[in-house]
Amino acid sequence: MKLIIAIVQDEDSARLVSKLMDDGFGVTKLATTGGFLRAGNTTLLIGVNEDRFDECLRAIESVCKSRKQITSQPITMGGTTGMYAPYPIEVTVGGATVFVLSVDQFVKF
Ligand code: 2BA
Repeated sequence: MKLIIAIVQDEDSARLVSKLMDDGFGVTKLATTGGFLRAGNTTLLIGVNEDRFDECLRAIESVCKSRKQITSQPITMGGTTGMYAPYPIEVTVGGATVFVLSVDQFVKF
């Protein structure tokens, strides 16, 4: 068995959870926050048997889209003022950041 940890954008999460549930996968949804943008995203925990692992990855890939976002990163102004000025930069977020772990044991009580 594998545990898929998928970090996805909030905009894709409802549709992805619905698709995974419709397809018979077990899913746990966590509300999370990205360290760089400091904005909300969604982390899904999906325990999946090896024979359906590729199918699950394809489902994630098919739903999660990449999007461009503008963020204001503070940059230090010159001199000794120590002041910061917001500097807008564009980043491409997603489709999905996926980690895969091998599960030693899976038990339900
Ligand atoms: P955030 O950390 O909020 O990052 C959002 C997007 O900002 C990233 O999209 C990336 O395009 C950009 N970004 C992140 N760090 C950057 C940096 N130091 N300099 C310039 N741009 C940067 P994604 O790569 O698609 O990541 C989406 C979310 O997935 C991340 O949100 C974070 O919550 C998670 N994530 C990505 N890589 C991760 C990792 N190695 N470990 C844990 N979580 C990760």
